[in-house]
Amino acid sequence: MAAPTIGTRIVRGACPQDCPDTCAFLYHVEDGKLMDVTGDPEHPMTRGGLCVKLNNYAEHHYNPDRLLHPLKRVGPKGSGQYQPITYDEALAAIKQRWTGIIDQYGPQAIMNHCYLGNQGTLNGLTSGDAFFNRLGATIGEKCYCESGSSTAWIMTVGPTGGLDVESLAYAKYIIVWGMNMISTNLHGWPFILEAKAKGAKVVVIDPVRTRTAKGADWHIAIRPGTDGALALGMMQVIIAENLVDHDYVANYTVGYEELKARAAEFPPERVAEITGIPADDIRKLAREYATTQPSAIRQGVAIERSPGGGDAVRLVTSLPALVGAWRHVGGGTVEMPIWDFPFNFDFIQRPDWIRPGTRVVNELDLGRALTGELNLDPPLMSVFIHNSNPVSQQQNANKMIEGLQREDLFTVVSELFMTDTARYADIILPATLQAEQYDLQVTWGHLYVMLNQPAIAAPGECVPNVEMFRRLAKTMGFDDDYWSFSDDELLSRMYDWNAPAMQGITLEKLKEKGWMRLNVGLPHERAPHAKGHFKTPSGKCEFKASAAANGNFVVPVWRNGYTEMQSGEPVDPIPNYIPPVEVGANGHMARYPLNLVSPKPHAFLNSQYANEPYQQGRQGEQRVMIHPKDAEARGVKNGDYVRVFNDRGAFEGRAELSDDVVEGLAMAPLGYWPSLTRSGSAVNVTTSSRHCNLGGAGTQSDNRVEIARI
Ligand SMILES: Nc1nc2c(c(=O)[nH]1)N[C@H]1C(S)=C(S)[C@@H](COP(=O)(O)OP(=O)(O)OC[C@H]3O[C@@H](n4cnc5c(=O)[nH]c(N)nc54)[C@H](O)[C@@H]3O)O[C@H]1N2
Ligand SMILES: Nc1nc2c(c(=O)[nH]1)N[C@H]1C(S)=C(S)[C@@H](COP(=O)(O)OP(=O)(O)OC[C@H]3O[C@@H](n4cnc5c(=O)[nH]c(N)nc54)[C@H](O)[C@@H]3O)O[C@H]1N2
Ligand SMILES: [Mo]
Repeated sequence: MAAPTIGTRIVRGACPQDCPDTCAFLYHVEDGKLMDVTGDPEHPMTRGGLCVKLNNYAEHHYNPDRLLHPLKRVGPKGSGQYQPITYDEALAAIKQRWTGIIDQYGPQAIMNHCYLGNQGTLNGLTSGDAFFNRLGATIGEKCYCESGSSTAWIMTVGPTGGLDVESLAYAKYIIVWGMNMISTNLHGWPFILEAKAKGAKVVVIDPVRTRTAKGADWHIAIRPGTDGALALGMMQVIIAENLVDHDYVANYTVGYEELKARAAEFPPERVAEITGIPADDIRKLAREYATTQPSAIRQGVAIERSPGGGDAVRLVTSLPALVGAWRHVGGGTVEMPIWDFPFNFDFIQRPDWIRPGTRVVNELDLGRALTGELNLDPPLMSVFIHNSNPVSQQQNANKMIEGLQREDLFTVVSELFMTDTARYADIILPATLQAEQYDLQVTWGHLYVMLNQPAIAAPGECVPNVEMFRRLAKTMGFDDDYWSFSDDELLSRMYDWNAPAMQGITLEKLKEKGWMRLNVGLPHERAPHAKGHFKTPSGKCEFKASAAANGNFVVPVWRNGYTEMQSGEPVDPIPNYIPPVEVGANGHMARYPLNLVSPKPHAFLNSQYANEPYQQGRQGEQRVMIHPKDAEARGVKNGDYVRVFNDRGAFEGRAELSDDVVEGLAMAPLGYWPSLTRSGSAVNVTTSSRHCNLGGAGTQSDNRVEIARI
């Protein structure tokens, strides 16, 4: 970090990105200009360093391609031809179209599509909910990520933060399961290195030998979508070899006998066939995990990205109770600790404004909804997209594009840049970047409350999402107090500031300090479930889930506060292995022989920064990793351009021959802007619309493709 020069003002902020690290920022400002953004050296997780994505974040604010004024489409949808209009003109145009649509079809013909481009409480995931609930729009379920895992987690252990990532330093055996931490949770990795230095063993379960796998002691290459079988196989060994913590199980769990019966169906030899992991490795993993305490599991989101992903997360989440790992500091598991934060989501989302009988559409089904496949009545006639870039990020992207091309559809996009999604908008509204806005960040990888304070003025006519919705509300004639609350008034109600976890934490103190740790125990002493205290209906770890009686549900945060309609297909009270549909020898689409996984890019944050030269340089062109034998069979050499395709679509990339993937597996990182690639398309044109068995999540890892040399 450069020494501050005279005249440099430091403003405390927090990283806006959808990432478990939520770093503490220091904005360096001179004469109203943002000179640099650095990591706060005092923050226990940030430790003074930002990641490759954010370490030239100041310049990102001055990217000449930023959208600075509202735009109106003047060419065909997708062409990117626009002309500037004033904000008032944009608001008037939106009101006019929406009023017409509401008169003809009712407000449910309008839908919001929002994800986590920004992770604030004012400007993030839930920023449009109050407005669209007030409008009476179709509810968009936001199931891009963690909705399956969180449903599974809550079914099993309840809404608990679980293991603190910082406590990993005290573990003796660490399994990083379906997570590429060095790319995606970089600031959590030092705690693992600390444990490793003290002799802990680190295991990575991932189909790909990732950077993280290379930094571990043992990489277990699992076939995508078979994690549930592996967990059941581990349980079978743990139970058969009597490595169970019977005292813990008797006191703090329910459903052991039923789980035992289920696990008995999964001896290591059967699990080896399903997962591709040798039976002896499964035995060894189970024994070591059970007997090396404290043992910890860091769960990644990738476990959910398969048809059986929800039950897989329930099974993985059940493991620590079986072996009593929760007894110890550093033992247990973490999905995401967000549940320890006492958010006041009812205030943020205003579910009380939802009109009875309002329909719910999973955002991941937007393409199918727009093209008529879902037979919606009334049809969707308008979509409002902010904080998300579905043309790049959403599975079955060609279906999405087909829908967005509809001439009779009125699309509004709020964006920072002219993304591939923005190109389909009728009206574009310009948004602010983090140094220009005020917010309390949501964090999902550590236990600190983080405040972001504005450091510089917003350029042009850019406004934060919260202000955009205030203006839209006023334009639509909403006269509730809610729309005149200042940011501070809103923030003062975003949390239950009187909750025990928030004791001693105030907005005033946060303005001074930037961040404060929740009162939920310090990393070296925290063992939240040493004596049970699970947040399930029974207060125990539910191997047999009482919440299964609700059917397949989506956690209210992702469902926009709406809980009434939470029934769905029945859910087995005892989690099971649900096989992938496409992956595997006889899967659907068997004529496409390769399983493609499309994980997070190292140098982009989903699709953000994929338009920045520095990150493009670090990330390189779209690559497609395949095993040398699969390459040879197709006449593909290292560095050749290849076409990756299936029935759903095709994209191109450069072949990277490597035995970091096994035969039959291919890997292509996510995040490229289709318009910036040679084929005009990216990985999500190949992924399917299918959902994971819980929480409406996607199944991006269950994807069969063929690869050919160009
Ligand atoms: N650099 C960077 N960091 C990020 C992001 C980013 O885009 N770039 N995105 C952020 C977001 S939104 C999220 S949700 C997190 C997610 O971060 P992670 O939880 O790490 O998730 P993924 O990158 O989807 O996948 C992680 C690993 O899972 C493997 N995998 C794929 N399918 C399976 C499977 O079926 N089973 C198992 N065991 N492993 C599988 C992949 O090969 C990959 O190496 O990262 C955040 N951090
Ligand atoms: N194949 C495949 N697909 C995946 C995944 C995968 O692993 N594989 N991962 C999935 C996961 S985990 C996730 S979380 C999703 C992420 O999907 P998205 O949330 O859609 O991801 P981003 O690319 O971050 O897009 C966010 C957009 O919001 C814009 N934005 C940022 N801040 C603001 C703001 O303050 N206001 C407004 N109005 N706009 C803003 C950005 O410019 C960006 O274009 O992708 C999912 N898609
Ligand atoms: Mo995500």
